[in-house]
Amino acid sequence: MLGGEHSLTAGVLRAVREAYPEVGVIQCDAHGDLRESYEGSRWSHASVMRRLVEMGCPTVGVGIRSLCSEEMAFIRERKLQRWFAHQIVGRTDWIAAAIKSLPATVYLTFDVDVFDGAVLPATGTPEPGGLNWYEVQAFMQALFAQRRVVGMDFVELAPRPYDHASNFTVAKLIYKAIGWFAQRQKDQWKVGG
Ligand SMILES: [Mn+2]
Repeated sequence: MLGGEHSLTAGVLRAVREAYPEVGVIQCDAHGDLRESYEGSRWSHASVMRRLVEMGCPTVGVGIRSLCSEEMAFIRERKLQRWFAHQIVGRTDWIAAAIKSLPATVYLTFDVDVFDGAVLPATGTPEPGGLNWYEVQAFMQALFAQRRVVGMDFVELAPRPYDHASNFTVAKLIYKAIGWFAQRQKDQWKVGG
């Protein structure tokens, strides 16, 4: 699914969970999106991961670097696996650890603000200190190789006039994700004979 607002993910997961009840969600995002509600709505982009946790989805988050105290308390209370940007930028050891904590079947929700603003400025709520292109590549490639990704969304691109680079960056990431997905199908077919 292509967004649009991150709130869309909660609706998608309702349907995905009907087909794959054991699905886990990997969230790439600058923000926790774990508020009980935001600006009067429980279905806000700032509450989407909270709704998924309440549905019973196992969730893992990476690249997070903006939270309120309510969200941090929720992370601690529920013992949620969250890999904060300051723990992962410039390192590679988190990739295997984050993937290991996911179930076999995974849905990827990719909020483009996980990228550093220097890589992708065209997003509604930018945060400094994000991941670069190659860090995201390394993580996504490992994710698609090691888990069965059954669905994905890319959200929060907010195109700006004269900024073609941001749009192209997201388009290329989606293109590569489809390629990694196809590679996994092909590898499995080989193994299965
Ligand atoms: Mn988000």
